[in-house]
Amino acid sequence: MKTLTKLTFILISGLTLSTAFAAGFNMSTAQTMDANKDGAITKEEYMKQSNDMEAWDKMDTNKDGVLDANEIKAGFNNK
Ligand SMILES: [Ca+2]
Ligand SMILES: [Ca+2]
Repeated sequence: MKTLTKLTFILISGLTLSTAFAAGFNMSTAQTMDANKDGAITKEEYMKQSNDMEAWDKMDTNKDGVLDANEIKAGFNNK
């Protein structure tokens, strides 16, 4: 069950990411990336879903290696 959920999760995120990244991020992208659901996206979590480090650099505005709630709001809100 856990493995299946994880697999579905990866498949769905792969599908959404290919379009989401071209058109910009949205909150469901953010939720997908936040694998441990602590409300922040670490670089590790991000890199499991994307290798677009240009986008990462734009979103991690204070350069601490984590997207906090505010950075997520700012970076993922454009549809
Ligand atoms: Ca997280
Ligand atoms: Ca940050």
